[in-house]
Amino acid sequence: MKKVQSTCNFCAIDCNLDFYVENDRIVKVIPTPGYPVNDGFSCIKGLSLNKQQTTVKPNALPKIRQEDGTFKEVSWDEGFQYVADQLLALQAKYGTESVAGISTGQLTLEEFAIYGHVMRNYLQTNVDGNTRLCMATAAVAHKGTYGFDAPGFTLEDLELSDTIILIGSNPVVAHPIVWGRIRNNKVPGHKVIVIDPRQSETARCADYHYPLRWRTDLTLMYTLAHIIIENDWVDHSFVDEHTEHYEEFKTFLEDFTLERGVKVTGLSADQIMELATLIHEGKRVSFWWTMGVNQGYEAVRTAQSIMNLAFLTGNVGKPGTGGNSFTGQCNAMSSRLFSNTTCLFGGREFGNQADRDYIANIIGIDADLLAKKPTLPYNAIIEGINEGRIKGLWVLCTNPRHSWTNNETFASAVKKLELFVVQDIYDTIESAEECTVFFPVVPGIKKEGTYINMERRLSPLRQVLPRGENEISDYECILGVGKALGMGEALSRWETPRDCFNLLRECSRGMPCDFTGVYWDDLTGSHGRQWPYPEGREEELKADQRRLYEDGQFFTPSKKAQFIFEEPLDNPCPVTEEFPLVLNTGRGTVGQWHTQSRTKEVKFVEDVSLKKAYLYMNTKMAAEHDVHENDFVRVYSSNGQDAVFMVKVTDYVQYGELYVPIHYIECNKLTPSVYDKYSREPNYKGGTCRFEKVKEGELTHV
Ligand SMILES: Nc1nc2c(c(=O)[nH]1)N[C@H]1C(S)=C(S)[C@@H](COP(=O)(O)OP(=O)(O)OC[C@H]3O[C@@H](n4cnc5c(=O)[nH]c(N)nc54)[C@H](O)[C@@H]3O)O[C@H]1N2
Ligand SMILES: Nc1nc2c(c(=O)[nH]1)N[C@H]1C(S)=C(S)[C@@H](COP(=O)(O)OP(=O)(O)OC[C@H]3O[C@@H](n4cnc5c(=O)[nH]c(N)nc54)[C@H](O)[C@@H]3O)O[C@H]1N2
Ligand code: SF4
Ligand SMILES: [Mo]
Repeated sequence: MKKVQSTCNFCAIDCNLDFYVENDRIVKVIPTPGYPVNDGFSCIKGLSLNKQQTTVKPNALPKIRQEDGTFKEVSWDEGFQYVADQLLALQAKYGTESVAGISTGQLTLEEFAIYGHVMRNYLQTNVDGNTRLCMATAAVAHKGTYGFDAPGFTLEDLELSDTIILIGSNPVVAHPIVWGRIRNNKVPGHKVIVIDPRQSETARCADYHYPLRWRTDLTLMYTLAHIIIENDWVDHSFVDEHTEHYEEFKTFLEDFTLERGVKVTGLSADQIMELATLIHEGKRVSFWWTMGVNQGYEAVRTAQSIMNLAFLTGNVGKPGTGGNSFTGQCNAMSSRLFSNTTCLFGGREFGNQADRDYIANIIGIDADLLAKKPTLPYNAIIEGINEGRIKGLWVLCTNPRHSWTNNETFASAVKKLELFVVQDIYDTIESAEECTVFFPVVPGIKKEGTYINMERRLSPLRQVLPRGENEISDYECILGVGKALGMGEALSRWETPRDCFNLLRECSRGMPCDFTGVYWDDLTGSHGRQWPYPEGREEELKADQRRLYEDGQFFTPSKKAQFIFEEPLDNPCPVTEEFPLVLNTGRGTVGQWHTQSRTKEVKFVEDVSLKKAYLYMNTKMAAEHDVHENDFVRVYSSNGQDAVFMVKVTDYVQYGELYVPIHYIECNKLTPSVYDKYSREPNYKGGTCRFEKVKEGELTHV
């Protein structure tokens, strides 16, 4: 029996698993003992990765839509040439930026890079990732506050903190290993605190739960900062030595009185004072936020307001501390720094000539051929298609027909495309319904590359199963199109993922994410490696768990962290008489993954999951509307759309809220086209709606 250690490619924990293979079948999956992230544990998604053995169908080939609407299978070379010719023809006819790409946080590091090279450098056009729907807020917040998108924590901090504050984060469902590590916390008297309007699964297990009103986190954080300053609970030596703009922040906070905090958040004065006191009394306080923060209309400032609290109280760079963000997808961190979308490879600047020359020299092209500016954001790409400026789209490893906000705008967009390529491991996804070309690629279990997890750890994806005839990976597919485009020499250093990894190592040199000391072969079977890990400092940096900012030095020009703050905005989606309810959305259960194409890999979850969209409604509200468990309601959203859901009645959601799991396409039919102004991340958790009970006779219309 052969054992291959590889990385789980669902969530951003990046657990390692040992796959035992016999006769080209996986016979057992065991979470890798001793791996610093998951040490012998994992969730059911990781344990079910053996189900990736069958995806589209054995030996699938590309499909091209014919004039009569049917598909024709072609060879890979024909498929590459067709897409390359169409991309060039569209550019010639409608202009350079008339083609675009939508990528993901779930490919490998090397696949992001080569896609960014082909689309952004060679074709000089736009590619954005579904990381825009997820981590853009955290990335922008980090860049402003720290000077670089460099989350500082290591997962061990969860075990070393005495006060763990989870904000808009539900790790019991979304990051089970995070929750496992919190449960492993041995600090006597440690406290787990949840800030979430909903009594989430995590809130139910916590010591304290603060059910604030939706989208009032920014005012809550400023009120807490006000109380901390008023009581002189500030760590002055940290603030004086390592931060900038404290005095302005202090003046700004004068208006954020406890009274205002109570009025806005709906929490009581006692609750807010209790929370402030817990933060003050903690010796190692850590703040952790996820999508309840990132997916809002003032999300970047909210994320920064959390980091501000960590700075004020000196909870940065020490074990068990930090203002930290949990990342969502397995490789969002690679997408953020190495996809050539919002920055040049390695977090470098498009506008900096020295950076351009450096990167061009490594990848062997003229600096003029590198992308010249950050990509258009996701929403601008979809708007560009709807408005007829963009005619060709290549979507890989994401399912926007389902996951994009106000998703009917995606449905209308793709009807206008002349070329719509979908590259996925399943041809049954909603996004593939209208595509003109489908590229079937192999899943993670049959390819190799590198992932970077939420604590900056590079981790190896190693091929577990052999490939069948015709089976190719995303990397090879993108390389094939690149060659068919005529890139020639511009691809000569990119032949394999390993070649690409070596290029990216060099691209990272001297940057905060420097991983020049990490080698492909050394990663195999290893404990992974957190960046930075520059060549020459291996001995000094050999520890398995490392955090940033221990020396109080940040990546800003002054080396100081920035207090960044702004007056809260008026809610662009306020509840009204017509739409009196908040539409909250998020993860459903541990085994369900996003748009559910991969939930079927988790067989026992697929078997028991509801096949129809459902929502959670507060018991009192349900009673007032004569709605009972398993009744159906039609929900009307302020975006003009409506959809039918089965009702689950519960006290875990607030009166005035409907909670809709994201795993059904109906969910994003109802979410608004509203974005944070800095990160352009959708306000997914802040829609508004009303509902009416669907009478039995009307159910045929569901
Ligand atoms: N099983 C499973 N696990 C996953 C995923 C999956 O699809 N399935 N997806 C992965 C990905 S890509 C991501 S990004 C993560 C997401 O992980 P999480 O962000 O933890 O999950 P969500 O359910 O999106 O949202 C978290 C919470 O935000 C709360 N919330 C809503 N509005 C507000 C608000 O105004 N303020 C506050 N404080 N909270 C609010 C919601 O009630 C919800 O409980 O999960 C990852 N893990
Ligand atoms: N209302 C609401 N909407 C949300 C959210 C929310 O909280 N609320 N969360 C948002 C967030 S955080 C995220 S991350 C997005 C996720 O949204 P999506 O990225 O659209 O969701 P997935 O189902 O993960 O889509 C990944 C696709 O890649 C395919 N795939 C898997 N492995 C491979 C591979 O190796 N190669 C290729 N080419 N394809 C592969 C899968 O079959 C699947 O179709 O949803 C966002 N949408
Ligand atoms: S989904 Fe996340 S927690 Fe579950 S096994 Fe995979 S990496 Fe680990
Ligand atoms: Mo995400």
